[in-house]
Amino acid sequence: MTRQTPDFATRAIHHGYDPQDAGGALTPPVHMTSTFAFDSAEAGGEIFAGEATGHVYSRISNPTTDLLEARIASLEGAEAGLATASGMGAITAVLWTFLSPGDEVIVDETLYGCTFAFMRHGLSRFGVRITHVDMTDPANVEAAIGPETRLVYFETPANPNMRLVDIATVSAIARHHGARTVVDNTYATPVLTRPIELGADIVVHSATKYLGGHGDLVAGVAVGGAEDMAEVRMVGLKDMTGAVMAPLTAMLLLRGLKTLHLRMQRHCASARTVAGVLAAHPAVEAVHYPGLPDAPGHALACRQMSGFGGMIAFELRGGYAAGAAMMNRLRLIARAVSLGDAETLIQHPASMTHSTYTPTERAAHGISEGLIRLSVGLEGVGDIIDDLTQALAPTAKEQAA
Ligand code: 7XF
Repeated sequence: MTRQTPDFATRAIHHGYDPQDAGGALTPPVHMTSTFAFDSAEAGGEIFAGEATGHVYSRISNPTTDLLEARIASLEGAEAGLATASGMGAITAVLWTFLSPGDEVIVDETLYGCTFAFMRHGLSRFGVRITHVDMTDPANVEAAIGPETRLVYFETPANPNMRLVDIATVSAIARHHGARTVVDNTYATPVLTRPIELGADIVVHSATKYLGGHGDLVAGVAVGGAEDMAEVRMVGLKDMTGAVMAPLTAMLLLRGLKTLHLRMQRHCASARTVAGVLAAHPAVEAVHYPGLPDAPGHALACRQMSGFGGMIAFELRGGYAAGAAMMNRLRLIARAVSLGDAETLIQHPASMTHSTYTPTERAAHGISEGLIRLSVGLEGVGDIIDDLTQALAPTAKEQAA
């Protein structure tokens, strides 16, 4: 007997699939097909007219991506999901669906670089107003929201500076004013935070990161209410972006999701240890990690997250020059963008992921020029710490001299 609502881990492995539906194959088949044959001319017409359900063409739906969509929706506590070719595909499909000229989006100060660029340089060209507010204080959302506000959008924790936003409070304000709340849950994953359960309407992900977990794919997902997701599928995805996920990518993601909860436990435990070591290191000026007791978001993280995640941002006393020198001395940790992989990755947001901001914009949006971002991987934590410590040692000596 299965229980009424199986555990997260059980749903991550089983939800939405019965091997007996596929000849007993324990692993779901990959439906590598672009199109689907209709029983008759009339049957095809009925599906197009919305009078019958069925697959038509893989830019609209596909059985393998269907399963992935159902599974990620279940893990996020949402009614429905949508698979996309990339995180940017998910974000743009959602925003194109719900915005028209004259509308406003209220956005947190700090966003991943290409999300910022899409809003600042993309949407604004089409008459959509983007208003940035500091959402670490939800009162700023209440003060800014108006009759034209359609969407309230944020990341928590934010890429790259780890700011946290109170999902329940901000979602309640948006709902009161008739606006949808969209949360980018890439950093936290549904293992640590489930924004829909806290009142958000739509969650987007770069599934390239923790959901895939192995650095071997680029993908995105959105989840939310069934009506909203149907609209995003038929408008933002099918007609406006075409950013559809390939069935093979859906299969790799289904495999990644099976171990998501285990991987997140390890990412969280290792990052907490690494953050403590960095915070105590003489070469380090500041560490941004919500698990540190004196972090500004610590109390909120304790309420809203079931772990503090695998991402750390930090600054060295010697600024960017010291950071670059330290990065160049690393032997195990890879100098690379992206995050959430088994491998520990390090990068410099100002010159890499957030170079889409001008220096003036970075200063105004809370992204310091010397910030270094670390995605703590699944290697032995002692090896990660040894590599960081050997790379930091000359920096500490220079400062002591
Ligand atoms: O289109 P993608 O799958 O790369 O996802 C875009 C995206 C959306 N939201 C967040 C919070 C993200 O971090 C990303 C991608 N970020 C990578 C990074 O920060 O390293 C991209 C490498 S330039």
